[in-house]
Amino acid sequence: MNRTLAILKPDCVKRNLVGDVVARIQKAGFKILGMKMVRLTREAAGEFYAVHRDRPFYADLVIFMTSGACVPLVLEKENAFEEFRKLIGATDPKEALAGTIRRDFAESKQENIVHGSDSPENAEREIAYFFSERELVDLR
Ligand code: IDP
Ligand code: MG
Repeated sequence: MNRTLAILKPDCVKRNLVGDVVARIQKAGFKILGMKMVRLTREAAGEFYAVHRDRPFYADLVIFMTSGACVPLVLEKENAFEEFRKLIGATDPKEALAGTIRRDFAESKQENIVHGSDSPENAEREIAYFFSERELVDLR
């Protein structure tokens, strides 16, 4: 078993899709170890996506991620990060496979509903960004 971080982005929250997306995540067999609602500051969003600092979409991404509430989730499953990336689909919903969360709900490459960590190392770093270990449920 391992863990990954998901974030339901401000478009997901504003469009009242939190329940639908959480249901898809649970039906896909992920266990939820942590869940909260936060409004990111510019500093926090900028730091979270610091790897993209030099990309042309970075400034708009920070504006988008701070435009409303986000719902970070800690998820557990075998091969958690790969399985979650499969469930959400490609960054651009037009390129995401049928049946993926981004294909079914997202409206653009920027407003693509959900974040998923891209490696076990980044998953642990990103989990620690939003949650302390004592906030996480121990299901064992
Ligand atoms: P990922 O979320 O699929 O891992 P990344 O390349 O890590 O995609 O990009 C982080 C986020 O930045 C994306 O989820 C999306 O919201 C935004 N983004 C990425 N590429 C573009 C783009 O070309 N135009 C607008 N927004 C983008
Ligand atoms: Mg990424």
